Amino acid sequence: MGIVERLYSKELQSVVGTKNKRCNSCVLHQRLVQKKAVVRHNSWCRKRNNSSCVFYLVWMAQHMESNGIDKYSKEGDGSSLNTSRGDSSELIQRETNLKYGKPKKIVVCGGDGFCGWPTSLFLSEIGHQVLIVDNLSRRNIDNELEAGSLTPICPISERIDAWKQVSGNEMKFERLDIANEYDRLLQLLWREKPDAIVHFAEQRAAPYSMKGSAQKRYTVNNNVNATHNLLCAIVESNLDIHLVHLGTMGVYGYGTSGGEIPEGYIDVVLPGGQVSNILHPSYPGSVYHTTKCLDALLFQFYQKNDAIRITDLHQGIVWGTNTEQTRRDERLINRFDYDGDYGTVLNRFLMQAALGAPLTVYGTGGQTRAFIHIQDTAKCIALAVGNPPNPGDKVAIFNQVAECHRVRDLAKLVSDMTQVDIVYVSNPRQESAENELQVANRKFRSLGYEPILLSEGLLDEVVNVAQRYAYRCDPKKILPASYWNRKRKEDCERYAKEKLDRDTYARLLGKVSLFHEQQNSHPYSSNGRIDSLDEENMLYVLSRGNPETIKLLKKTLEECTTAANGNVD
Ligand code: NAD
Ligand code: USQ
Repeated sequence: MGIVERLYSKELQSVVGTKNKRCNSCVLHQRLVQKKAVVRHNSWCRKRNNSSCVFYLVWMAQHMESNGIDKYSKEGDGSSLNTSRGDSSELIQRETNLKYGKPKKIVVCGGDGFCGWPTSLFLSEIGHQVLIVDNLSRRNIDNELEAGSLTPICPISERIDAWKQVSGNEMKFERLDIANEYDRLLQLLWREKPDAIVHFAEQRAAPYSMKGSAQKRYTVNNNVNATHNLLCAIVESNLDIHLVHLGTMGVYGYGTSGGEIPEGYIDVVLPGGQVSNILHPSYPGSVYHTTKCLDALLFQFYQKNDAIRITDLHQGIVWGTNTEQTRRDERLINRFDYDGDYGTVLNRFLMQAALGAPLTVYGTGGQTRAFIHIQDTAKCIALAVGNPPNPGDKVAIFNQVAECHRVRDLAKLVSDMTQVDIVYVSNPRQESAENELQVANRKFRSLGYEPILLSEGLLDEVVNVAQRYAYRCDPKKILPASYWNRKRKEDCERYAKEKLDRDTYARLLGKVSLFHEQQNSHPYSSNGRIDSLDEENMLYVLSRGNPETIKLLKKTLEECTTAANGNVD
C-alpha cells in the first residue's frame, strides 16, 4: 500500500485517532479549504510539535512501513498511538499523572501574558482545573507604548471560548489587579480553594522598568505588592496553597558567581569559619530585576514565618511563540513582542531577520544569557506544580533554563540562517560588556525535563511566525527606546546621529509597507492562496533540509491533493 492509501486507510486513522484535531497552518489544510474538502481532512489532521499534520502522517506511515505498528507503538511518544488500544484515555491520564502529578485546581495569575497563556493551556490540557486571573495591564501597556504583539492576539474571552471548542476543557477568567485589590483576591481564594497559584503577574520588561520615574515606580509598586498580596492572602485564607513564582536568572547577576550558578542557594564560609547555606547573593541589573530579588526575600520570610510552600523558578529568556496547544487554532495564538522595550533578544532577531533588517546587537554582544523555549516554560511549571516542597521545607528554587549563549553568537546563528546583516549598536543598558555564564539545571532534569534547543526550532519560528506576521510590524518600534542612565542615553543618541539615525533605519525597513500591500495575497490570509516560497520554506523546515525528504514530501503533497480533489463532493 502506498503512502497516500495509507493516509486514507482505516488502519492508519484508527492508529492516529479520529478526533477532529484541526491544524490551521497545514499546507494541505489550506488547499483543502479551497476545495471545500476540509471536513474530510479534519479527521486525518493530527499535529505534532514542529510539523504540520499531513507530514506527521506521512512520517508515521513511513515509520509504520519500516517498523510495523507494534514496534512503533512501543517506541513512539505514546499519547496518540495508544488511542488505538482501547482504554487509551485512562492510560494517558495515568502516564500524565505520573509525570505531572494528580489533577489540581490552579489559579494562574498573569495568565493572559506571553508565558501565562500557553502555560494555562498546557495545565488545562493535562487535566488541571485552571482559573486565569489577570488585570490586562500588559494590553494597556501596548496602548501606552503604541506597540503591539506581532501576532494578532484575541481578547481573553475569545481565547477561552476557542480553547473550549478545540479541547472541550473549560477555563475560567477573572479580571483582578492582585497588586491593588487585596480583598477581592482573598475572597477569590476562599471561594475557589485552589491547590496551587502560579504567579506570572508582574511587569516583566527590564527596559520598560528603566524608561523613567513613572515606569520605575510602577514596576516596584506593582511587582512587590502583587507578590506580597499573594503571600498575605495565602496566610489569611488559612489554606494550604502551593505558590509557584516566575523569577529570573537575572537575580544572580552575570559573571558574579565565579563558576556554575547553583539553584538558588550557595555554601559560604562566614567570618569565624562557620559554614552556611544561604540564598545566592542578588546582583540585579535593572529595576525590574531588583523587584525579583525583593520577591525572593519576601518568599524567604513567609516560608520561615508561616511555612508556606513556595517554589521560585529562576527562568532564563523565553524564546519562541507557540506551543502544541496554541497552534491548534488561530484564536489561541500567543503574543510575540518585538519592540525595543518588551521584545526579548532572540525573538527580536527572528523578527528582524524575517524583515531582512540588520540584527541589533547591543555593545559588543559579549553578554551571555540563558534561554528556554516557551513550550518548555509550560512543561517546567507543570512539573513544579506536581512536585511541591513539603510544608516547612525552605523555598524550592529551580533554574528554569535550557542552554546559554552569547548575544553575538545568537546573532551569527540567525544571520547565517537567513543571510541578514548584523549591526553593533551603542548599548542602552548599563551592563557588563562581556560575561561568562554556566547554569545548573539538574533539578528539572531529574524530574524528566528534556529541553527544546535553539537548533531545533529557530527556522520554524522565522518561517511560521516572524515571516508570516511581518506585515504587522511597526519598524519605528524596533530600535531601543529606554536607557539605563543619562550617559547611556547620550551615547546612544550620539551613535544614532553619527551612524544609524532612526529615519535611515525606518527607511531600511520601508519594505514593511510592502508587506502591508502584500497582506491580501499573503499565503495565510483569508483568500487562502499558497505562496510557493512559503511552501518551500515549510518543506525545508519539516525535512530539516534533507533533499530526499523534501522530494518525498513534495510528491506526497501532490498525491494527497490529487486524491483529495477526487474526493470533493
Ligand atoms: P507578560 O507581561 O506578557 O505577562 C504578565 C501578565 O501579568 C500580563 O498579562 C499582565 O496583564 C498581568 N499582570 C501584571 N500585573 C498584574 C497585576 N497586578 N494583577 C493582575 N495581573 C497582572 O510577561 P511574561 O513574559 O508572560 O512574563 C511572566 C512572568 O515570567 C513575569 O513575572 C516575568 O518576570 C517572568 N519571566 C519572563 C521571561 C520572558 O522571557 N518573558 C523570562 C523569565 C521570567
Ligand atoms: N540585547 C541585544 N539586542 C537587542 C535586545 C537585547 O543585544 O535587540 C541584549 C541586551 O543588552 C541583554 C540581552 O540581549 O544583554 C538580553 O536582553 P533581553 O531583553 O532579551 O532580556 P532581559 O532584559 O534580561 O529580560 C528578559 C525578560 C525578563 C526575564 C529575563 C530573564 O524580559 O522578564 O526576567 O529575560 S534573564 O535575562 O535571564 O534574567
